[in-house]
Amino acid sequence: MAMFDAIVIGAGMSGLYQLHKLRQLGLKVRVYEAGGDVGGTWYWNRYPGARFDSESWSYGYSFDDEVLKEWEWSEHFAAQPETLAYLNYVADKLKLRRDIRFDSRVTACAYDEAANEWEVTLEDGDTARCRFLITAVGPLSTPVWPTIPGIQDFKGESYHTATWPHHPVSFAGKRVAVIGTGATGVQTIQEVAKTAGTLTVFQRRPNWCAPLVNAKITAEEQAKIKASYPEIFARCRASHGCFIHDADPRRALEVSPQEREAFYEQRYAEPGFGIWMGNFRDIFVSREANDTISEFVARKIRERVKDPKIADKLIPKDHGFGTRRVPLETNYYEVYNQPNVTLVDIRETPIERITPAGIATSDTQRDFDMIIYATGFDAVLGGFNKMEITGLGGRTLKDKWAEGPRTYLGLQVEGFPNLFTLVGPHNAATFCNIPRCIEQNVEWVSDVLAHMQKQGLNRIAATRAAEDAWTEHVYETGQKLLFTQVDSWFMGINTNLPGRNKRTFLLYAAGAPAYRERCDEVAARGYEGFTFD
Ligand code: NA7
Repeated sequence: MAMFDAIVIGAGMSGLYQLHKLRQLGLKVRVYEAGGDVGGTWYWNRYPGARFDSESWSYGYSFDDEVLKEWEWSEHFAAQPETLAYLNYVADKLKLRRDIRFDSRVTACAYDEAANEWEVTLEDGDTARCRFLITAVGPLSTPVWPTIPGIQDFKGESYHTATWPHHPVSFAGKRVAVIGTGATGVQTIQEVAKTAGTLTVFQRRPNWCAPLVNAKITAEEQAKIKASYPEIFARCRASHGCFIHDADPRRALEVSPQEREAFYEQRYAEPGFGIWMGNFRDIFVSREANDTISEFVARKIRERVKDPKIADKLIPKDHGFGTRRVPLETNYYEVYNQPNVTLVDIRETPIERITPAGIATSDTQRDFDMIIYATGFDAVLGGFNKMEITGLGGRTLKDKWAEGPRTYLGLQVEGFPNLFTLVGPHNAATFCNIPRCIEQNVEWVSDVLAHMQKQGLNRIAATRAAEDAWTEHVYETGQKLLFTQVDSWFMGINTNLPGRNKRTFLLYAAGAPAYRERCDEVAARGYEGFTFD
């Protein structure tokens, strides 16, 4: 059986960098990747309109000056093909592919206590062993199809956005249905509406969307970006979610209504997440403050959608602005002014079944040529749930996390020695301009391994006490936030998965700077909370 120092599961953004760092430590590494090539999220999510909501130039890796010098983003918010090309370019430049086995889905990982080794089993039955196991499976990598009866009966084309085919798909002249209006649905809808014969959107709950304000990067801007990478990354490091936008120090309720209105107008007109991440601090904790921005955005929706009844359906009533993921959009609301676009509110007229010809709701049957499912993921936990991960004493991770995840720093789990969970639950990376947090995760794990190498240590395990304290801290930091009072994937809710209707908490809410500080403190204290052998 093949033996490695480390096995990394996944060749997306985190797996690629982890491989690079482990090679620098001189370790023998193997990466297993379920997809046919590198890219993770950007390999799978090829749906029409898929693109960044982070500024492109804040998203790339920051660790390699040559990469920063050579690579040129064409747009402030690049589309999926460009991001995938970028990750291919990095993989080639760093010669990463030779240690990656593609089309290799890991189905099981079992810790062998006597040997202090992990045994990894692939879908094809092949096995390999390693000392350190690092999951780089991504927070949004397990697509979920809705549990609507009759899905298999549909005779037309059916696609899930997250497993979009590699061949071109035409919408021209077709009757297209989209189910789901999250960040993915919004991007899909605004793109499909450009060419579809008819487009029917099946919306369960609307989200608060805000303008992306994308543009091509001019030559002048390109030069400026390249000259200011250190400042860009420093700004990201200092902000709560590692975006270039950070909360305004003022409170919505302490400024005058005029000042507030002017500020909201300005943020609404600006590119990116400024209106979410760069808003007044109190909109995330005070309902009254949140009402001011929610009312502002509702007004914008009413201004942009001609039919007041449709506008009303597009305005969320069950949660305030920014308490779920804010989809960024380009003419999304104007799509509903097109004569060929219909919005079906499925809380009023629920979908009863998918039929061979289309979709039957409680009031009517509509026929389609294509149904697109933009119904999301088994967020954060999905990548782990898909594998049988067995730790000390034969205990599985699924069993351990049955009531919600428990981790230490979102990077290790008690009872699962030598297992590191990049971008795992309760890790700041789950709510982050993700490459920034990925780099922190990967570098922290690489430092631990370097420390162990130096000290001749072979086994690292999180203590129960450290895990309990971290888990408690994670829940505490979430407590005051309005978004923990709302059903969303942040809270582990997924109506399409059994037993997932109870809120837990999957993120880390105190922000990336606080998280980084905690991780650094733990390291500085000789990896407090871990035991070594
Ligand atoms: P999301 O944000 O989980 O959105 C999924 C959407 O699909 C959402 O509108 C759901 O409505 C809807 N949905 C899910 N199941 C059903 C069923 N059974 N019937 C009708 N509608 C359904 O996933 P996305 O892919 O958009 O985005 C995930 C993240 O990826 C995003 O935050 C970005 O960071 C990238 P609901 O709101 O649950 O009523």
